[in-house]
Amino acid sequence: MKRVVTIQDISCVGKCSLTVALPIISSMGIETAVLPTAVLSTHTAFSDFTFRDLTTNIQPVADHWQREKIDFDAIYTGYLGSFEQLQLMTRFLETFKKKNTLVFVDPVMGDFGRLYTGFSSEFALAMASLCSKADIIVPNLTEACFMLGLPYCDGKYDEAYIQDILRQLTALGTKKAVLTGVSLEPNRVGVMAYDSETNRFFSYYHKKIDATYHGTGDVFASSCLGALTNGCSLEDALKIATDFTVECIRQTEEDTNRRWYGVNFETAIPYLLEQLHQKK
Ligand code: PXL
Repeated sequence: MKRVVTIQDISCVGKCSLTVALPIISSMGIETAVLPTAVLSTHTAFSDFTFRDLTTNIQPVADHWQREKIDFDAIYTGYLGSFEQLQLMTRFLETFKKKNTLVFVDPVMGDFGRLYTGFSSEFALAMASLCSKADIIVPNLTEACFMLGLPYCDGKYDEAYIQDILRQLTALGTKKAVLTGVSLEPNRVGVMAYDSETNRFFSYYHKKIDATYHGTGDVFASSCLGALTNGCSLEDALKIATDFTVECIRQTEEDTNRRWYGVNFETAIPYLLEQLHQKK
């Protein structure tokens, strides 16, 4: 069985980060180790959330794993809360990245042109440095613009502009870059990816849904990483992850008892596994 480690916070209520990554990647038949970077009572879109920083716990956990000779097929980092945590991730990669380890970085920092509470432009530049060590990064347009020091271009762009951003992202050092939330036509949204090793672009769009939910980036990243670890090509992994994210939103919209803070990914897992088994 493949084993991945995912390194991000636990928002105890909120359906994001580890409470999304752990069940989704596990359901895809992959052992999922976790390294929690912080414990929050809820994600940061709630007010008055509690925040217990776990930075000092990261290196002792990594040291123990090293003594135990534990290795990983993939390392997936998500929401990271401080410059120090970014430095610890670099050290973690130096220790645990082996020849065939996939390093997957989701530079979770913001959306819709704004950074989440607690992040700054300087942090985005430091996150860009972590991205330079990845095999694949999956920022949304907001995160990409902040990491590249570009103004956020709210919907006013064309395909050439997105291609240019993707080239700039891979110029940081990552082999492949995926941009989420790309919309080139009014009613369509999706992902565009660039593989710098083959010099190929790839995109996949779907009908825009008039709703936004927290945690959809984590749903996308987790299912994408799960598909890649199962041996899918990047193209297939992006299709699986995009279709799954859309299905999660669709099921949430249908639920009259839905929560405002996250999507119903739980009931969409059978759909995800069907798609995965078709592609495998
Ligand atoms: O879904 C991304 C995310 C992860 N972790 C925390 C967050 C958010 C988004 O708001 O607040 C703590």
